[in-house]
This record gives sequence, C-alpha cells and structure tokens, in this order.
Amino acid sequence: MTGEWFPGHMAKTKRLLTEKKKEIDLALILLDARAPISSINQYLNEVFIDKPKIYLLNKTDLADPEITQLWLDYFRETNQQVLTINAAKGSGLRSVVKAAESTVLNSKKKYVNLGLKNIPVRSAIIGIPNVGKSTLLNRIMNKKSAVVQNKPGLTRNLLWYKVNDHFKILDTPGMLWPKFESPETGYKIALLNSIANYIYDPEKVVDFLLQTVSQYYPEKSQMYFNNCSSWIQFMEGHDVDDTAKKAEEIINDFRTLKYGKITLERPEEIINTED
Ligand SMILES: Nc1nc2c(ncn2[C@@H]2O[C@H](COP(=O)(O)OP(=O)(O)OP(=O)(O)O)[C@@H](O)[C@H]2O)c(=O)[nH]1
Ligand SMILES: [Mg+2]
Repeated sequence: MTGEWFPGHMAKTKRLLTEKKKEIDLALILLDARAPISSINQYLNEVFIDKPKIYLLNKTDLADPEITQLWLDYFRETNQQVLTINAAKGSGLRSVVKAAESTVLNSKKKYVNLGLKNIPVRSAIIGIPNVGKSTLLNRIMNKKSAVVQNKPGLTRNLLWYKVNDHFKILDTPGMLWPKFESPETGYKIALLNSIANYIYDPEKVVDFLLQTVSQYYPEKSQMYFNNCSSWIQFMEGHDVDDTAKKAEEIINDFRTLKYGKITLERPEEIINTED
C-alpha cells in the first residue's frame, strides 16, 4: 500500500488550488478525529504554507472523546488553531464561522483599520476523501448544495459557494498524497474509508486494527477479539473460508461503531518519535 498510486484528479486539484490561491484567505483543514495526524495532507498544506489555517477535527461522534481532548490540547500546545465539530449533526459550526471570520479579519487588519466594510472572507475546505467536507459546507449553507455520500472521491470540482455577502466557501475534492509515509498511515486511511477498497489489503488493515485495539483498548480486545493482537492469531480460532471477506466485515464493523468509539492514534506517539 506504500506503492505507487495516485489518481490523476488529485494532482489536478493541487494544481488548481495553487492557481486559485490568491482568491483564498483561509484554509479550513478538515481532519478525522479518529486519526488527526494521519489525515493531515502535508502535500496539500504546502500550497497553504503562508495562509491562515484552522484545523477542524470532524466525526467526533465516532472518536474516543478522551483522546479527542488530548488532540485538542496537542494542537493548541503547538500553536495551531483547532476546533472540534460533528458536521453530520451540525454541531460546532457557529464557532467555525466565527473563527474563520475573526482569523481572516485579523490577517487583513490594515484594511479593517482603513475602515473598509464587508471585507471578504474566502475559505477553502480541504481534507482527505470522505472526511466530511461537502457535509460541512451544506451545514454552513443550511441546505443541500453539494453532493454527499459515504464513499471516497465524490466531489470532483472546485466550486465556490456564497454563504452571505462577504462569506464564501470553496468545496474541494478529497485529496491524498502520492506516497504514504508508512504502511500504518495507509491502514488508518483505509479504516477511515478515505481510500477505495481495491487499493488496500483488508487483512493487513485488520491486522493493524487488532494490534491497535489490543494496545489502547485492552477491554475491547478481550470483548471482541479474544485478546488477539494479530490477524493470524485471530484467524487461528476461526474457521473461515473467505478470510478477505471476514476482514472487510470487521472493517465495516469498526466504521459503524460495533466496537464502540476507537481512536487510532494518540499524541504521545508523536511526542515519542520527536524525542
Ligand atoms: N458520523 C459522522 N459522519 C459524518 C460526519 N461528517 C460527515 N459524515 C459522513 O461522511 C460521509 C462523507 O461525507 P462527505 O461530506 O461526502 O465527505 P467529503 O469530504 O466531501 O468527501 P469527498 O468529496 O469524497 O472528498 C457521509 O456519509 C457523511 O454523512 C460526522 O461528523 N460524523
Ligand atoms: Mg465532497
């Protein structure tokens, strides 16, 4: 899964965003609260290096709330603006609009000081496929403007939406990057349903899931996986013909909360690798 793959439309999106950069005042970077660091697209962040950014941890209803709090602390301690939201339900959105406005007005202080009114706030929503960008946009617009579906790669165009006279939002296609840093990053992206399922090996993905659950959620590991921390170990106790299909089922059960709220990575992992 670390091999070569990168759909052409993603490279095109980066090029188009680079071209549109002058029209964008702020990047709203949507992350999946179940794996906030693995869902940061450094490849795309390069485009927005000199722009104000707000990180939004989405799908908080699916993540472990205690770990979400640790992630909020982590982002704040590293001086990055961050908010938690649940785009599907629409919670936390007022804070997003407010934060976007004040961040942009702050960055355009000289115009504000000149007494100019209705200074435009043009935010681009960016993030990996299926993280909830179009859902967030629809919620902010308060109507179904953009197409939403639980499958990666739905939005294919960059489109501006007008929230009010001075507030505009750009919906963008989900983007990944040409090569995952590590196989684990790929497994997490697969679990989040942000990559087409023919690209990954479900058994490797579940092997990673079992390892993670056994490390961070021993009670769940006991309850659902007989304390197995690997796919081979788990399969030893099961008589299954189609092991890939069984693995897909487990992935689906993870996504639909059958095992409860599981967060796949923790700030301590980063702090440990920085040492
Ligand atoms: N549980 C939960 N589901 C969410 C949340 N936000 C979005 N979703 C769901 O995630 C799926 C993908 O949402 P989209 O808004 O289409 O995602 P996108 O980022 O626009 O996806 P692409 O256009 O493919 O890049 C849909 O099934 C949404 O209902 C959330 O906060 N919680
Ligand atoms: Mg979309």
